[in-house]
Amino acid sequence: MQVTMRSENHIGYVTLSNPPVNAIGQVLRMGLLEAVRWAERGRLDRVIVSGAGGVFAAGADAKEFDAAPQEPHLPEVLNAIDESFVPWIAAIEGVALGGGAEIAMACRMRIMAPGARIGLPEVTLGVIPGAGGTARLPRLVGLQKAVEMITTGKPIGAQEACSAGLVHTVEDDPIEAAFLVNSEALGCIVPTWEYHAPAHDADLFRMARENLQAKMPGQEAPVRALAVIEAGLALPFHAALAHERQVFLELKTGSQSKALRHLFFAQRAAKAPAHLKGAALEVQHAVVVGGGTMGAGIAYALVSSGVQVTILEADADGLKRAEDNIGKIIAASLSRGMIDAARAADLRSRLTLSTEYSQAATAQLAIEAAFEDMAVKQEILGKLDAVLSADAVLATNTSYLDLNEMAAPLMDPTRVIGLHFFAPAHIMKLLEIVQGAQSSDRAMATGYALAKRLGKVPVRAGVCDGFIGNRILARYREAADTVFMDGSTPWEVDDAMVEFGYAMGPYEAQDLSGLDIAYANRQRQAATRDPNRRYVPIADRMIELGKLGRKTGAGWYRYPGGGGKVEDPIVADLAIEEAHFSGITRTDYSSQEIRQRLVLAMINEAADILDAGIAQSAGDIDLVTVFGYGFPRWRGGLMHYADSLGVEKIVAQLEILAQEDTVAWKVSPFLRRCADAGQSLAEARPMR
Ligand code: T1G
Repeated sequence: MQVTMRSENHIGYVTLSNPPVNAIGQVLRMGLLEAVRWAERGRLDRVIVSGAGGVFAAGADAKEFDAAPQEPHLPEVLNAIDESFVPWIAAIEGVALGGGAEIAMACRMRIMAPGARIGLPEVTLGVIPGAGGTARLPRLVGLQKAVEMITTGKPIGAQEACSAGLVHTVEDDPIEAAFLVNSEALGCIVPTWEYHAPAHDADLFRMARENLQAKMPGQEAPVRALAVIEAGLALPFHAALAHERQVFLELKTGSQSKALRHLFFAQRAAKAPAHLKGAALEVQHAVVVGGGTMGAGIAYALVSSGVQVTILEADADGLKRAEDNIGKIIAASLSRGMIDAARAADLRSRLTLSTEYSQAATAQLAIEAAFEDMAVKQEILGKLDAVLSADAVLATNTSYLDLNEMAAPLMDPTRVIGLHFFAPAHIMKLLEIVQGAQSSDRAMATGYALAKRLGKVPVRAGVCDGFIGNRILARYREAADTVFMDGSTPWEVDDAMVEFGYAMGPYEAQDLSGLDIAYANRQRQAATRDPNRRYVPIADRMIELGKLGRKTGAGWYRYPGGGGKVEDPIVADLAIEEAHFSGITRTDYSSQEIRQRLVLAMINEAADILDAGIAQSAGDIDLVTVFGYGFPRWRGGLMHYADSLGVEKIVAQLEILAQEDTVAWKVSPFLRRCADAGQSLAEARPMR
């Protein structure tokens, strides 16, 4: 039974019970509607509705979204609650999200536990509230708050919900408190639908539209939600609900919602494979070697999750640098109000800085985060291997290097994995867990358990140069440099990718991370580079000119006075010069052509990665591209987007490009096989 009902002294207790999060599917809706009838038949004094398992309800069951909606529909069920002569009180613990919050808003009264959260995150799934949220919330909290909550999808805490007027009171035991509510007082509260809609505010809506355009370009649901809230103000309540429902149903079948739901479930599926269950080492003490930007970020993420951390550095200068980097992160977190002084002190108390490797003897995990050089990393891993206890796990934060080569000289290479964090390591959600040829289940399981503890999205990657993400990035950049040299400019390329949905294009992004990192990689790869593959020398020229990016005041763009980016004609001329020397006739690429080439280049490379077993599934590649490289979330990730284009069409387009360059645009055999078999990338499995 997903809805249980019992009554005591004329009070009805209705419990939502569909573990793990009481998702509201057809069965639960039917149970709720039956509960309304049951309460009315019993002429109960009130109904107290709560959720089992410490959760009120996480919203409509998103697994039902691909199917045609089944009766009873949630709006009707909630109208029955709202219009019933038996008042309902929502006793909220855990989360009340989406349809869960809409159930609560249809109740006469809402009581929240102190740690509970309430919100309408529908836009994060590419839809809008579909059961009265866009009409009831403005009636309860006013226009400003409702617009903010619905267009951002961000839930709020109990105190904020109470001061906003969304809930009546915050109580440790909401069910008990609901029981104690004075019947007369309860009788005086009018049903939510009878509340007056707030007055229209043209300026508020204009500013909200501008804000969405600036902050969420390309995302449909927030803009539609805003329009539905606005339209609803001028309509009678039930007409507003009908309009809301129509837009909800339209968006539910749209590509953006499909993409966002795909990511939602892919993220939840990104867990330790079943065979690793129970093998993880519990990490109480971790060592991070290298207190640079990455090392400090990793250390901060670890202490924030309760781990004791020792940062090891080579010397006093290194210790000072580590201290400064950690200090910067803590100061930034304090200034943003993410932590308070007590928490900052607690985090610092878990951190030790030292040059003594003997300190690693009590650690369950050691992460090497030093300079991207094989010899440096092998030396560090060797030192750690010598002092760590036998069952401790040894990890490297390398972004590109061969894990097997790195582990080979060690006494126990089976305990080595890659834990590839993304900068800033305490913020970016993605964690590539790199499995070496000898990595043990215990080491891999420890990596996954750590990812869960740090709130990261774990993706297993095999060993190749750049693993999943950086290998795709290298191809993306190569395609960008080729388009730049053959007829475009960095800013045209960036604009084209921002139009596609990236927050920034490849050139502005590289100016942030520094052109020298990619240069060091090209130098490292020079000896093994395919001599038949075209090499675009522009980025090397930039290094020669000292244009390393923002950190040198100029890269692909200039940053006068450390301010915003300015297009640099000198950079554009570099391509004209290089093209001239190489006898290339430059072409005027449209934004569409630029986008197509860069995205096809990534898809083709990703298909090879999947075929080689470096990535386990297309869904994993979607997680990497979205959570690590800024691929537009509402496109569902690289491979989901590729499937929306169609593999056959992609192969046909790649074959045209291959006429220009048979090496760079060699069509991935994996793509051909999928096209021949009429299979999507999501369905297809590598032939290994
Ligand atoms: N539908 C179906 N399954 C869901 C679900 C949902 N709404 N929410 C969670 N799950 C599953 C999830 O896939 C996982 O399954 C398990 O529950 C635990 O989730 C009409 C249209 C609630 C904060 O957007 O934000 O209501 O992997 O691993 O970290 O207006 O889940 O174990 O098989 O995430 O503790 C709006 C989505 C829906 C909230 C819990 N609601 N969920 O986080 O656990 S649209 C949402 C969450 C809507 C109405 C509209 C989180 C959580 P499995 P988990 P968690």
